[in-house]
Amino acid sequence: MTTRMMAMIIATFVATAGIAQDGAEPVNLLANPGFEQGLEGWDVAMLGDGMGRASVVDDAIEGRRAARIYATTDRSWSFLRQHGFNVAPGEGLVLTARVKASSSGAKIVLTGGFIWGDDPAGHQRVHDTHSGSGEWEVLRVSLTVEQLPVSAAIGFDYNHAGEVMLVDDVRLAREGDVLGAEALEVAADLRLEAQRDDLPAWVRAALRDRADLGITLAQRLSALSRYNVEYAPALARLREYVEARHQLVTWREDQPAAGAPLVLERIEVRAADGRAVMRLSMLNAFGERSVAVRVIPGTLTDSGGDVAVEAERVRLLEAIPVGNGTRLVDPGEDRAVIVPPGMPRTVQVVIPTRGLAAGDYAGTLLVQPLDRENAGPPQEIEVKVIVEP
Ligand SMILES: [Ca+2]
Repeated sequence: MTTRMMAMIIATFVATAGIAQDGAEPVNLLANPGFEQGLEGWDVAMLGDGMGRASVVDDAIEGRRAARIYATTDRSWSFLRQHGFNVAPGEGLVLTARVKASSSGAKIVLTGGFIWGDDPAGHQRVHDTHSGSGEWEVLRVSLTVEQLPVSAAIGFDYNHAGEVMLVDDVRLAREGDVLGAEALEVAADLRLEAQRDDLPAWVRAALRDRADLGITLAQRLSALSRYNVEYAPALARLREYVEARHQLVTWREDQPAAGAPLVLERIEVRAADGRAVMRLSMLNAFGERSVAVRVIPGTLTDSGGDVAVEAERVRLLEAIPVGNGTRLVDPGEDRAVIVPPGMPRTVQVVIPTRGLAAGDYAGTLLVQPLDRENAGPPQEIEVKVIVEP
């Protein structure tokens, strides 16, 4: 399928889901969010000694204009804000802004129960600050509204004399909308990945299933929020879905994987010759760089919960591709395996079972990517070892 066809299909889903009117963007509750109409719609609050300054400049990251806020003295409390949104207690909101600054005083603030800069009668307040890198950065905060009014603000509070920030592309949106749009983006990426010839067929099928799940979740959430039905569980699932965007694909090498989920949940293995051997395979299908993955075995316990095999006695061996075959290599004490993008890696986990009474034993295997951005959150795999008489 071409990228263009893909875009059309996704656009159709978005239109059906009613997630947004324009492309895949969530509905923005702010007026004039990119300052293209100057400071119109914004409340310019130069408090404290009143020496702060706000203006509109041509140095934009989107469109033609951006806002510039200048904290003249340590006693100038200077920000732009909006409030009076059509939201209700119980709703989740996400505020993002693109901000450029050379110091870490620049902040975005989202409050519930009061308007930032006035007397704080309410108690809800979240903020995010710029790193001071001098570059454009995206600042982001989220809040579940408990009290009205809600206020969104960007600027400096006291003690930032001489600091300047540029702001553009500010967005306040319902969390369901934001996560729905992100899920559709993830789904589009997955569908493209699913066409790669170098991936095993079952992985491609699993990627398509996962893409469908994202679209279904986004549609369901949109429908639920439209009819004002309780949608917290759908939101929680969408959070997980988006979080797992770059999730490492894991499977058991010696078992057929057709129809399997992308992430292995449990391994059951029979002990033989005094040991239980599992072959765990991993694929970094979505990440852009090689990632280090630490494979951490837990303690093996018997049915009574007593320790049967200490974690330190479990051995790991990495199967390194050599020529047409593989060679088993001990990854050493840090138990880290490097997984390049698009190339499967297999780890052999060996649990000593000699001397154990017949029965079932339980353990865990933690697969912990050291780069979450490129391999997703940690995965805990349940392990069951069967020792026969
Ligand atoms: Ca702009």
